[in-house]
Amino acid sequence: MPELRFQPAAGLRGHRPGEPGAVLLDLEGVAVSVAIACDSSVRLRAAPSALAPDDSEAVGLLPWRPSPAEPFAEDDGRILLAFDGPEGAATVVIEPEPFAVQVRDRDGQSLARLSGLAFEPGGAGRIALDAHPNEHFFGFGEKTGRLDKRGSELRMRCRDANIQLDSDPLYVSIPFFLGFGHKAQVPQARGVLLHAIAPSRFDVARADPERVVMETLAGGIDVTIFPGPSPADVLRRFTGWVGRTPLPPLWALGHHQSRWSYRTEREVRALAREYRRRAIPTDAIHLDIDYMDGYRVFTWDARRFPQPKRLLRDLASEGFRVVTIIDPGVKVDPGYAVFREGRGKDVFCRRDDRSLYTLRVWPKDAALPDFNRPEVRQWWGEQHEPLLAAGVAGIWNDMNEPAGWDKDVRLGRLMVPYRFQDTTRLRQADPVDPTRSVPHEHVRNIYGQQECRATRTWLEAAAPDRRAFVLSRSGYAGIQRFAAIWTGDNASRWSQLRLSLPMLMNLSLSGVAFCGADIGGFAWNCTPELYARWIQIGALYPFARTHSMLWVRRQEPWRFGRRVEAIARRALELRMRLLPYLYGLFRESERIGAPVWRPLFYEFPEDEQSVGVDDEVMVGPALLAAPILEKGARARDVYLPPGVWISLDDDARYTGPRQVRILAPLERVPLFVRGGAVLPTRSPTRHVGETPSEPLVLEVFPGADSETEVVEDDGESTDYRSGAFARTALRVRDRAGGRLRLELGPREGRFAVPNRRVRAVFHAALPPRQVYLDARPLTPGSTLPGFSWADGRVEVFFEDDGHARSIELDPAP
Ligand code: MIG
Repeated sequence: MPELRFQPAAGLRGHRPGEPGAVLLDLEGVAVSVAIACDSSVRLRAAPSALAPDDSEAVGLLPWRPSPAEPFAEDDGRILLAFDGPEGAATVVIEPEPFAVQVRDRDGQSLARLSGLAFEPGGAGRIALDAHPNEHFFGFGEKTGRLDKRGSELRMRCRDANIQLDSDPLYVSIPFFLGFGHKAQVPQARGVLLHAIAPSRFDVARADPERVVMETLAGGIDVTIFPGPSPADVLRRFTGWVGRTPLPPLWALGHHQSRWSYRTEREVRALAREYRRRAIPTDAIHLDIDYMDGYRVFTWDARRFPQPKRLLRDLASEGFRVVTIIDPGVKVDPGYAVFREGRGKDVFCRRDDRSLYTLRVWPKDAALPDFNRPEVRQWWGEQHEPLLAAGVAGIWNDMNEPAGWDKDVRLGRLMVPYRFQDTTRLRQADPVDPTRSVPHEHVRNIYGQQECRATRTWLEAAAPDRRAFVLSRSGYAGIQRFAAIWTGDNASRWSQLRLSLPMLMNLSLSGVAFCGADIGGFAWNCTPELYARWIQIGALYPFARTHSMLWVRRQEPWRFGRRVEAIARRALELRMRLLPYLYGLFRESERIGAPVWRPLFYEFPEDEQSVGVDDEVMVGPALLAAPILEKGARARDVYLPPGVWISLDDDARYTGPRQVRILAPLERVPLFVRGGAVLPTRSPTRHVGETPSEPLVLEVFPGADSETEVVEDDGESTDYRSGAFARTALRVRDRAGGRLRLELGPREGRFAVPNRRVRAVFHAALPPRQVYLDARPLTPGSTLPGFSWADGRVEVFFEDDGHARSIELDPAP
């Protein structure tokens, strides 16, 4: 953004009630509305002269839920707005001169103070938020750098910029952050969304350590404060408005294999065969741009993919789903039906002189659909019909920032971009009133999101009984409603492996639960050791896909030798085993907006030492991963937060908080389970469609009490939304009368689970004096029911018929 000259808004002149839950303020030439939502989030909108209509639903957010708060004035000239409801309470105090807005919680504690509202004649706006000296800042979508963004300047303007360690901005723009810190030892979290679909900029307590300054290029100021007190509370409220990650189909939680490109049907078949022959779990194959006929979207190259339907059917019978890439740029080619029809229906963006806007991309000149118009979204969706009919299981939306360039030079087969696209004259429909046009730059940050919205909405309408899978490179706040995100073009470098941790944790804290980085790195050649270390943690990314670029060394696990192949198999088998646990995390994400990948402080907000840790991650509440991120390293220091921790592969027990040195030969990735946790697991299979020999194994790690649940359904259809979903509550009572007890609640919900043999594994256990099932002593042996003890583990086998069960170990470990 250019340097701007802001005029501070003048003092308060008058006020009146606005929409429900809102007060309208007059600041002499600046209109302001302040509103409290029924979840106690507080939103301030401001613009010179008059407020534009709220665009949030038009750009794909959920409806704002107003509270019934009514404004009233106090004697000293301040205006108050207060609401206290079951989902939260907030009081807003509006100070007249200088104008400032203070948000307080139920106890009168200050949650936020907004001040410094200013506008610039060109339409840019600015506002500042107080920053507590101990406050750290997370989120901001897809960002490089450290986990804590205090002291940085960050920009939001979606663009195609491969990931350098300091590139900013990148493909995704989520102008949301989570402030978190301890005030007198008490943890306090709050969230802030600067809802701006135009480019924006954040000074994160950099120029002034006590202020976060937010600027947006156009569209006025629209900022919302989401109260805590915990990070989880903030995420629940934020995603309650911008939307949550719909439960993915189970196969999408398996491993995906991609490459630019698997160029022919033969190559794809050979790839699938190798995966199965080598028994390396994988569920999806991605087809990059070369499956198309001359990069024409929604077509197949007739020579290289002569019979896509048959290919996809054969792959499906081997348990592979196929995801095809789709770029938004439609080749300018009158002989190409999609372009012809699109032009006939006037779906493409134009310049300010009404001429067709084109940019250079893979198909040479391409036109961009204007996804801000509902009928264009519908039209775009319909173009997917042939792909769906061929059996394509998911859509990968690339280049949707939108990316392209002005000119290119040819190097053999490849076009090398040469000058970046000039968008100054590009126009798009106003999402609120699509009959009007606005500069593309004013709505740029939702281009990719609107495309994904079109794609997903249509896929869901066309196959309403099936869960959709859409993967996107670009996105805005709420992208998770429509698509998973991968972090674009990284590189096969140790530094980028390391970077993926804070990057994915911050993306997760920005609402995007289903996210991942290209495993092994996209650009450059990956080495065997780097691939081994990358797949070890990549197998635990919420979205786990190996992908690599044209020209570089092949990046299938077996390309790195037998040892690394075995490491990859083991890592992906672990993901398979953890699927029931992961699935439960995704369900939680859909329900309450909790991320799957969480920084340590999210789970341990009381623990000040957890705040800065960005080379470890919590996968859900129970699993801590401390991957090896350095070349040659065969050990690392691991910080363990307060509580009991049990090492996943040798059951060694630690008590945090402490720092431990963990040995990690190439085969080993340090993983720890929180004491008290039950991990629901299953035996690994080569893909999710294969029936596991053991569909449910409950891995119990003693050390505390806990409550969790196992969720089960068909993993594929949308029937779970109408109740075809089974839930079993699990409780651990660590020291119930000297015993360790695991309780299974009665299975609830309408999904039929056949009776089965379940195994409960108690880790780090003592040789038991007695084991009880439903208070009756069990005899040792693997008959049903029975138990065994070996190597510090007690295994209990029992019949699970959906009734409540309790298992007790005496003595407790
Ligand atoms: O200009 O489709 O980030 O994953 O393989 C490059 C080819 C276009 C960029 C994506 C990458 C993909 C590649 N694409």
